[in-house]
Amino acid sequence: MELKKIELFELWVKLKEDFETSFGKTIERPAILIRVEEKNGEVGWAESVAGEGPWYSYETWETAWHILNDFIIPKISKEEEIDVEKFNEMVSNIRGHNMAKAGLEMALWDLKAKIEGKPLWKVLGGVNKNIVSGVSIGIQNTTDELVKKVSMFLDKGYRRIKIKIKPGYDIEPIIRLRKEFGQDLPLHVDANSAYKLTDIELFKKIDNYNLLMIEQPLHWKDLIDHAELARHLRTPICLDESIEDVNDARKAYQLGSAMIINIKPGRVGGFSEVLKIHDFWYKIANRPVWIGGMLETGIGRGHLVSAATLPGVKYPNDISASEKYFEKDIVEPPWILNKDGTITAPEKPGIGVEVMEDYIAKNSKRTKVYIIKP
Ligand code: OSB
Ligand code: MG
Repeated sequence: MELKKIELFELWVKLKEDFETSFGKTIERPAILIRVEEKNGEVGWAESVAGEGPWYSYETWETAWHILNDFIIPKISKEEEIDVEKFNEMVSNIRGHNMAKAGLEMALWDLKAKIEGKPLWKVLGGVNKNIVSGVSIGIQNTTDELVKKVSMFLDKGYRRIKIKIKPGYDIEPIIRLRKEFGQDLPLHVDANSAYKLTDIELFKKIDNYNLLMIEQPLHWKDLIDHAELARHLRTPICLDESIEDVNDARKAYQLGSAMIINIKPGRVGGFSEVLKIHDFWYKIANRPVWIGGMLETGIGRGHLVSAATLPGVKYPNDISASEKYFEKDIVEPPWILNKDGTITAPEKPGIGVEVMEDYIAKNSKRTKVYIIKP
């Protein structure tokens, strides 16, 4: 495809309620939105998931803007023709900054699908049109509040509950949820790297509560300690932060660090790497994946939904309906949950929803237009 224009928007979105993890609370989050337009006027959109601080990863919205503005866009602008499958190679001289790269890469995938007149999920090789949704529930002030939230989400139809844990808020909420909802509640915990291998006795206790998985318990760079922990537990370990590319997945497999990977397109630099990780972990290692979230707006959510249709996605995803996160989303229609706890991947081209362009243009804190070819 031949690009005519790239635009960046910095939009801050308020969450319905704050989302607390072991690394802090998020109330309002920045979304760097990327709009690409090709020579015939077709448009693609995506979102960079870099956060308000360097907690989940070292990237922030400011570093994503900087890397896009000063390195990625100048590089891409020099290309006559862009083949989205070669995008990663084109920016491979930029070390890291996967969230910045993923923003533009995914906008190009949306554009490619629109040019082909196909839904993005089909272009990616997706097979399951109805994707299964879970919720990720932040750390609550009391376990009573947690129980209320879980009941509310189960009533809506969500098929799995994930709770965030941190030292001092871990075994107690697990015991409480098992007591209230029984052994059959599909439950898992996410520590966002808050523990050390020396906490192994705690994990041996957690091991008795029939969790689907324990997500990213230890340091985000440490595959060896995760492998050691895995040897002492029956509960599968799922890696999130530790897997930034397919090579990390290979290492995790060889070391035995995890049974499951939570794939987030933003964390791994976009869809080309999503597909590589998916194909390695599912087709070669024969292990399951699922799609994680970063509290995306309806734009990023569309990309997540597309990824979740891939055949190796065997657990419910952290892809909830728009109304879980926002009073009002920035796409039409918003993402809704079906009664059976699924979200339906649209048949329209690209991510399959309309982007509220006027709202974004009016409400962005900062915008920038890059004319590639006048
Ligand atoms: O670790 O999965 C995580 C949100 C922000 C940063 C990290 C994580 C999360 C979530 C939210 O768990 C998932 C969602 O978007 O619903
Ligand atoms: Mg996680």
